[in-house]
Parts: sequence; C-alpha cells; structure tokens
Amino acid sequence: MTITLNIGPHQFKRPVIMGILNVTPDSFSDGGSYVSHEQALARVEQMLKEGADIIDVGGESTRPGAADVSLTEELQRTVGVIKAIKQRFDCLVSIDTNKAQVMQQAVEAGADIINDVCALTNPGALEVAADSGVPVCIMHMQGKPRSMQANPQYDNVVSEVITYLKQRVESCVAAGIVESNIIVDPGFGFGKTLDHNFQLLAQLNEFKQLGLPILAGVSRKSMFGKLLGKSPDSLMAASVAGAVLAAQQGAHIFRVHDVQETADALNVYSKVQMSK
Ligand code: 7PJ
Repeated sequence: MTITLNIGPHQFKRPVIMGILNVTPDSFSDGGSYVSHEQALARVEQMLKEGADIIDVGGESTRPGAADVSLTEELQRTVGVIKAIKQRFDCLVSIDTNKAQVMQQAVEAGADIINDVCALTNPGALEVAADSGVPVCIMHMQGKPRSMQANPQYDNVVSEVITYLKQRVESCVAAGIVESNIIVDPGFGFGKTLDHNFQLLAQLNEFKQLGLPILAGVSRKSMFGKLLGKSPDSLMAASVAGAVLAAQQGAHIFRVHDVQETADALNVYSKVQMSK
C-alpha cells in the first residue's frame, strides 16, 4: 500500500525526513545549543540543506524523567522561533507539544503540523487541533514522561499500541479532524522496555492496517543506547540503521537528529526498492 502524504500544498511519495530542532536547555543530545534564534536558524538551514522536509520544533523535553516545563516557558521557547523559521525559509514546521495553548499559538505563528506525544489527550488539544485544520501526528505512550520507564508492561505490545492508536484516530475524527490529516506513531521509547521497542520495530508493518502514514522516531533513542552500551551522541549509525529498517517495514516519516546520514541511507533504500 502506497500512501501519499498531503501536507498543505506539499505532496510526498517518498520517505519524508523530519529534522529535530530542540529549543530546550535540557535536551539530552544538543542541550542548550540552539536556544537563541540565530543558532536555531543556522541549524534549520543546515538540516534543510541536508534534506529535511519538516523541521520539528520542541520546547519541552519528553525524555524519561525530564522536568515539566511551564506553559509560559514553552511558549517563549517555541513561538518566536517558529515565526523566525517561517519568515526565513520555505519549509514545513511541526510543533512537538502536548499543550493546547502551545499548539494554537504555534499554528498561528505558522506551524504546519501538530506533533503530540500525548496523542491529543490533554485538555483542549483535540479541539484546538480540529479547529486549526493542520495535519496531526498522534503517538502512543504508556504512562507519563516522568515515570513511563519505571515498569512498562504489555501482554502484546504491538497489538495494544495499534488498538490504542485506532481509538485515538476515532476520537480525532469524532472531534472533527479529517482522517487523511492523521499520522500515527508507535512511540519508540515512551513507556517501553528494550524488548518492547525492538518488537515494535520488527513488526512496524502491522501498523499499515491503520491505513495512515506512519512516523518512526528511533533517532538516538535508549533502545540503541542500552543494546550497544553507548551514549546518545554515539548512536548515529544505529539510528540510521533503525530508520532503514523502519522504512523497510513501511514507515513514511522519519524523525531524526542526523539528517544528512539518514537521507543518504534512505536514498539508497529507495533506489533498491525502485530496482526490484
Ligand atoms: C518522539 C517525538 C517520537 C514523535 C520525541 C526523543 C524524545 N515525537 N518527540 N515521535 N520523540 N512523533 O527524541 O528522544 O518518537 S522527544
């Protein structure tokens, strides 16, 4: 099944790369480096040159155990940067947030996509997303960021995550979000053990039954860190391998730190697919 991704006037029939722009002082991998607008814009320019299709702006770290960020702080970190990106570059921007007010102001500032690790479950989020009319990415998480890695449990992680996403798609549609504007994401690392994460990657193709674009976010995640005994900044090769494996299983959008390397690998993958 080939899925054409429609995001505004943009149509994608190939792997889509979402480059991560953390504007959090406490981000695990590039903590504090892109806090100023100029630094953020330089990083955006680089990622666009390297082949990013979407820039994912996040002002709240959702890594395990991360502290909550106040609404005011998250708005300050994200809204101005989004305006600056949309002013300077002709590119798509997603806002990585679970707060309705941030979604609203980010879209007003020009964000093209809402990316919510809480799958629009927070108060007001469904309504804001529906009213905004922009595509949404809904992700599965078991528990809450602060405690989600304490003791994740599933009978069957793949079917349980799929069932959850089906229910969230129904809620989105009931709230007025057009189904073709929904992207689904199994949520690698969000309330999952090493084995759960690898089972999800191995069986990502099962998510095709949802009939929606699939986003995979495996970049520099602890599933590789734990497997290889390495820190996040030494996980580029593992992350690129993960992206290719996810592509093979039918993923459409790849949320990554290492844009150039992922783009090269996915171009090789696509050429092999076209040579069959
Ligand atoms: C994801 C995300 C992910 C989506 C983060 C990190 C943690 N959004 N935001 N999917 N991860 N859609 O990058 O390690 O996997 S933040």
